[in-house]
Amino acid sequence: MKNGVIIFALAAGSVGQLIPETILRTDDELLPESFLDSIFGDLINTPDVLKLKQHTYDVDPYDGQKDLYTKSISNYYRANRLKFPKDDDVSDIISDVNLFSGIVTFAHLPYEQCFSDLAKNLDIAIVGAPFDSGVSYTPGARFGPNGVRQGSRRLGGGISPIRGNDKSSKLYKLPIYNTGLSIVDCGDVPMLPYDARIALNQLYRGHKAIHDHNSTKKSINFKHPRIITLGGDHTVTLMNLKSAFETFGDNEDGLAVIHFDSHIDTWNPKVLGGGITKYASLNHGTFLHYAAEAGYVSKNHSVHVGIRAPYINEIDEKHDIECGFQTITSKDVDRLTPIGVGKKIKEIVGARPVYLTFDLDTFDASMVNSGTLEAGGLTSREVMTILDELEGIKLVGCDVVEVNTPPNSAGADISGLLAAQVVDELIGLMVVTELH
Ligand SMILES: [Mn+2]
Repeated sequence: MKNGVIIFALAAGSVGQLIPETILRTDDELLPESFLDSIFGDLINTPDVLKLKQHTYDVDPYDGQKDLYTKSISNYYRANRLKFPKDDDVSDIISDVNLFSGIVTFAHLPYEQCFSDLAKNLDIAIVGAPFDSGVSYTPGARFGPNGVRQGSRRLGGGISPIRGNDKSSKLYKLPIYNTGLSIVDCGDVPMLPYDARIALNQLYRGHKAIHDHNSTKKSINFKHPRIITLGGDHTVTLMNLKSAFETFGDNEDGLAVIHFDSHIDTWNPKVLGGGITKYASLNHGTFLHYAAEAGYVSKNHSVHVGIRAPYINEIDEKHDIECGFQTITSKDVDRLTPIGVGKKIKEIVGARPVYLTFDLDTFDASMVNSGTLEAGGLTSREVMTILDELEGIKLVGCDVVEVNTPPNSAGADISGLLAAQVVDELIGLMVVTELH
């Protein structure tokens, strides 16, 4: 080693490019130290650092001077002063870089006023349906749209290593938010909490206003935007389905409906709701009965997934089949495997336009808050695998509902996070249809 000039490799490989690999020093310049050591002083002394320091003292002409190391730190900071931007520079504060700050939209997507400005072309529109006046058990889903958005704050960028079920999948490493499609958050449709009839009509008109937009040129297969609704109790799906059917449906055959739920939700209103009034008859357990009656459900090409809640009445199963549904129970997921379930769903829906509705109670009761929790449910990983296996279906609309995230509620964050992950999967399925 030559006197006066020494080249040191820094013992801080783990911090990568933050520091140069070598420091050229002369006796009156920097002394060797790891990056961590320079910041934290003696807080972290790894064996390598201690060795390096010892080496420094051994070779340095100032060997023995007690303030040598202290002097080296102040030299380091003098040579690496923190530089602030100019006072009128806002380049780093106008971009949305903090995952935990800012006005919350789904996955940091741009907000659009979708109900009035029809000139704007949209491909995928997120919209909230804050409503829980149709629930039979636990209320709270009126806060669901907000909860899902809160739970989505770490989504929006990056490349998921587990999107798609294998490397041949078009979903694999697909940056779903950055493919050139216009994906926006339209906020919520205001829904009157005092009268479900008014509220559901508001939701229908909100959907219709969004569907009236044209899609962008980037969209190959769809002339109008496809909507993902954040619920809201499951009653809202009837309006989502109505508008999707009117926009994308085949009048002869309805939409193939994929219904993730622990309950069938095709209950005859006389069984659930009691047939007391017409107003009471439409609720979160009967909306699929009405959807089937209205012709929105493609018979023999629609399917429940995750069913495990008991039938209320002995006619329920027969009535459910009459409404057009096949059933994959939660235990069928064990028997078929999640990939097998995905393949079976694809066989059932075929090439028809598909509406997918996801009740949060598909997940096991230990994981989420929802209107009517049930034991024996699916894990989030099983759900993600099943959904990814649906790659290529002609998905024209979807929703995630029964997301109970009321204020001061234990577990609300987890419900919002899992619901947001389902929405993320559904965006993937919508985006990938434009790549086929
Ligand atoms: Mn349901």
